[in-house]
Amino acid sequence: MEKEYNPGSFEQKWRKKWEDEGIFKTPQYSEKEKFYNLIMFPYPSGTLHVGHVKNYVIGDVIARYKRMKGFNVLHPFGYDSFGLPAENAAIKNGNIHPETWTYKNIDIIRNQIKNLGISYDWDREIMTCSEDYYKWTQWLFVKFYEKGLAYKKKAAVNWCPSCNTVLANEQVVSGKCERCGTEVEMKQLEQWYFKITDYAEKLLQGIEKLDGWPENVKTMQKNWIGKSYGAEVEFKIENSNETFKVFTTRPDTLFGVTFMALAPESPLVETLTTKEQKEEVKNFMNRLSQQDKFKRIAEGAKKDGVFTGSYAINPVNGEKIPIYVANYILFEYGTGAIMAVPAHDQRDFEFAKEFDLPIRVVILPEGKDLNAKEMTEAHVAEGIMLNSGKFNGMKNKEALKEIAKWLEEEKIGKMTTQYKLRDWLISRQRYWGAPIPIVYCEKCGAVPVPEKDLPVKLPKNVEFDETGKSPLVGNKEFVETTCPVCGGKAKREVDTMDTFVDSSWYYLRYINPKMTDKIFDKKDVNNWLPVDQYIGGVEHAILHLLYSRFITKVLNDMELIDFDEPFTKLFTQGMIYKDGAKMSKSKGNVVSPEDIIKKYGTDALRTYILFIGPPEKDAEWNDSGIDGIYRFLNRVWNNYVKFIEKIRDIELNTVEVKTKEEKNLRRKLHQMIEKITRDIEGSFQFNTAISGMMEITNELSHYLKNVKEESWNLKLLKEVGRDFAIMISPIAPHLSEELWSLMGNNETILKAEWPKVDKKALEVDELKIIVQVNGKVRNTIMISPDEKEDKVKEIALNDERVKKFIEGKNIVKVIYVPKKLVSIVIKG
Ligand code: ANZ
Ligand code: ZN
Repeated sequence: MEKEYNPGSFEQKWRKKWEDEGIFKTPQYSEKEKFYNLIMFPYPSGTLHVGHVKNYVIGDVIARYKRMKGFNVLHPFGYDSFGLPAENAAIKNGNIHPETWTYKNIDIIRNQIKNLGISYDWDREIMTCSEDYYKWTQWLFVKFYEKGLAYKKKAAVNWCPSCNTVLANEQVVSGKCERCGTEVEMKQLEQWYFKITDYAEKLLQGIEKLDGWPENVKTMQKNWIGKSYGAEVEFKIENSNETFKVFTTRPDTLFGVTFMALAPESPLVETLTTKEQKEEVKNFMNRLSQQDKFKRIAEGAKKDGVFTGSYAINPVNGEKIPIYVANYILFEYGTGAIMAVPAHDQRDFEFAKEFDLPIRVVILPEGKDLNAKEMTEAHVAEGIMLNSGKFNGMKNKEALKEIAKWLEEEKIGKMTTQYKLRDWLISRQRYWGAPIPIVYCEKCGAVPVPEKDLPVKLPKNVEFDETGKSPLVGNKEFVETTCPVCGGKAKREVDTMDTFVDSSWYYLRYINPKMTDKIFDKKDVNNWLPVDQYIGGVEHAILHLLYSRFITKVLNDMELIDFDEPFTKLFTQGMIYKDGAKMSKSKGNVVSPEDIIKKYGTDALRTYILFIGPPEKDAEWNDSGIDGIYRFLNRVWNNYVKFIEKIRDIELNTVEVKTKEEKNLRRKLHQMIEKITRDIEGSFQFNTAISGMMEITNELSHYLKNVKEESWNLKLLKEVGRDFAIMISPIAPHLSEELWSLMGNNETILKAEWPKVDKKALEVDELKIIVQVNGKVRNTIMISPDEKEDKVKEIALNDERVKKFIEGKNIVKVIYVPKKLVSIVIKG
């Protein structure tokens, strides 16, 4: 054994051995219980930095740990490899094809990952941009189309003028493109959608079952789905037979309506605008086009709007109410029109103040009065009904029910449920994605490409420009085709699918990554899924997880799978910062794994990434931190150097401990087995698990130093040597393999079993008890753990040092806190 810890001399060797022996290949079926351990796969946009790596290291610890706990662990890897950056790089560099760029990056990442010693089953590697993968993404689209879950409609979409593409609402962050930060514009386009709204309720209900998910993620999903219960109320238009509906969660405020408001995008704006108001409405629309869509609806945003010239009739009292267009009304929510109650809704209040509209109080806070003229904000809380005809005097909550009932009886309205969730816009006017498998025939209209003709291959030969049209438009060979139904002339759809479609089903493909005749095998998939542990960034808390859950539910309804939630447990890790900022090339604060590995080895890198803090929190990379970890691994090595030769041939049956040193060492080992197991399995607290390993190391160093070599209990050292190596192996797998083989084992440590706690080892012969006199610690005494209270007090009072403080004094009280402390109170 080398005297010094020199990871460079053995890490590579072990990785090669694991690979050569196919150690991490997962049998499809096994007598062992399955454990599907999944990390969110990366987008191959370049080299990985240590921040990216955290996800994979955490996943690897769990995979290695679970194998030692006797599970058949599936731990696969792949690449979310379609997407914009590849195309943008192609446009920028002119001569590099997105495919070339992508595969080059994949090679780099694969190599990086391999150097980290992550235990993936590489036979199951997938890439969403490969034909044998996107064939099935297209197949899914066709299935969705057949079920009426994929449809096309013209709609105002979010358009990023810099990326030249449509963005889903979710990809717009406070009015800006999530990727490039450019202000997003509105554009009218024919687009493909997935009907996720059909699943709003199922997606909401399903959250209740997700006990293994963080609460914050569940809340974000709930808010995104945004369920509200309220009334749809029909309003007649004055001097017209037309009516329109509004959605309100507060029918109890119907008597307080003083104006109506339409979303600017609503087709009603055109029908209701009178001749006299045309000019003003046009001016407003021009003003509006300067306003950011997301800012204008945000809380507190400046209210703007215009009168249409038309009036509605309030069904409860026949009053004439002016109809406005207002910038804070969303077209996509409810009915795109509202009844405004400035006295009780803050946004309506602000609008009324801005346009000098009446404010009518219909709910009074109990025991108080409200003067509309003096109000500075809306009264949104509960209270007693006022100015509301026969409902006066009721509590507003009751009135809400009564008015709802009355509306239904009069056929003016009905209670309904609304969701904020919108359909999923999946068309992208870009090249590097899965082509949408639809052809447009002059006779038959839109026709899905039959399964036998899939995949619709992405042609290699395309021109990239920045016109914003799909680059596929220019490729005649691709566009011009024949209709699968009638054989006549047809044109292909030129849009490609949002990459979120690719990543919403990849966890299913890992089960049968090479299957050519089916997307997956039902029996195999039902055997492996749901995923037992999913690990990834919290930035995917809404979209990716929601889409994956949606796809799973649809496949379940199609009876292609038996489960209806894809991920049983979810862990979201925090990011690693450097110099107070996210790592990025442009900031020049990137720490590359290769540099660290060269200097300290892979195990030190892995251990430090895990030691840096609680894994769910963001943490700051610190160069002296990795130094400290390297020193710890050195101490581990140096301990083994001292005894490894001696224990090689020792048989381990029962370990007997006699001396105090032996007992302490064995107790520490078993205490830490208990703690480390709990930290890894129960709470993902790898940082404290590593602290536990440091404690064992310290105790072991102490033993080796303070007990003469000829008196070493070799069975005990063998036990410690074995259990410690096993416990550190998920974290520092190379070091543990090396130690394991130096201890004389022929088989890999990966096949070893996780140690069990020996409760007997935890017992203590003696307890340390603190003795206080008037609150000050004066000494400690040793007692046997089951000593009676009286006896403990007696020992404390007779202790030589304690005596000095109490002699000649009046002892008022002696209190014993079991196993901890004796407190003596004196006077005089
Ligand atoms: C009258 C009213 C009186 C309202 C009141 C609230 C308080 P949630 O809970 O988010 O579903 N609303 C309806 N559709 C809208 C749209 N497309 N754009 C903007 N606002 C809209 O909110 C429902 C409430 O938001 C509805 O109830 C409506 O205002 C408004 F004292 O109606 B309410
Ligand atoms: Zn046809």
